[in-house]
Amino acid sequence: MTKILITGATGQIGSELTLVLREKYGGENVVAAGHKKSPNPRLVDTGPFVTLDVTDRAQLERTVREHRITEIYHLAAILSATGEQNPDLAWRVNMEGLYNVLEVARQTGVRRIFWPSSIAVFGPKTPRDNTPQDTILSPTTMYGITKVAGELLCEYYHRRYGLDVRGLRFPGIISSETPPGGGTTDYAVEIFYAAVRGEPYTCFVRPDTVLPMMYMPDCLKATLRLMEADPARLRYRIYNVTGMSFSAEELAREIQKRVPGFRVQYKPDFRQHIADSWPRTIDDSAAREDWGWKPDYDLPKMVEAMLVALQKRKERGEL
Ligand code: AKB
Repeated sequence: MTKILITGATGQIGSELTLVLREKYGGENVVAAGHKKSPNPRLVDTGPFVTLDVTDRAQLERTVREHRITEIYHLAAILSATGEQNPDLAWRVNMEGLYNVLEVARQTGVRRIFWPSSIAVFGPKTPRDNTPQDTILSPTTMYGITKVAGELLCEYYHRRYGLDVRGLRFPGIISSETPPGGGTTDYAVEIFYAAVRGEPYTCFVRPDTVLPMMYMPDCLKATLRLMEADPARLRYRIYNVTGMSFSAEELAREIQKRVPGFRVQYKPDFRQHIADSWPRTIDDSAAREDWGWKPDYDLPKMVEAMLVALQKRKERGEL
């Protein structure tokens, strides 16, 4: 019997992954946990919701034991930009949170863990084009440091305790339901909200900034595929994955083809420095070879789908 706990369930990925896992395993078997007291009603209506602070190990252990959890999708995290503004918070939530999850899993017999890593594990010394799976991990942000340490910790728990921990180095995730909070790649989501609201957008990175990105349906597909993969085929615990790469200006142009008159100006801020330390494109051939990874969305297809989805939300009065 699979009983899942999702931490960070109210966040950008968690809010959608919870619903997909509830479809697959049944609503009552997927416990959504978030630190907010009043989450999106769909999270509460489709299955159990608990408030949880992942830095509180006793509370986490109680939740896992009470619900007889067998798998944890640990998504609660502080992202890169917020992490630079509050490095102490990023360390506590990202490091202590992961350590608590791994320890509680080991002690209570949880069988499997999913944990998102990030392209933030790479840094200025890493090759920026077609960034390999095995390469220099020398990030310059606190977020990136917690992701590198987190990867090592996951590998340690797998090697030492046999815990089946799996993860993905996510690029920027683009989605239409819950906005991301505090990331460097957030401009690639914010720009769509401005376009659909009929407002101009001020982008916080230079027009020539190229970063790897992925549309949410591909993010959910990659997560499920990796978790379903035959363990004997996994050469790595944490895999590079990507969907597409584009510059901020290319994204704006693609939106302007469908929203004529949409205006974008560029005012780079401290997040430019973070973006400049990350890869432009990612080599995800290990994921393709080991568990059949292949994205469905490229830039034009993603832009079309995002505009349609946000337009519908606007018509429902949600934007
Ligand atoms: C961020 O920008 O911090 C995240 C990430 C790439 O991990 N979206």
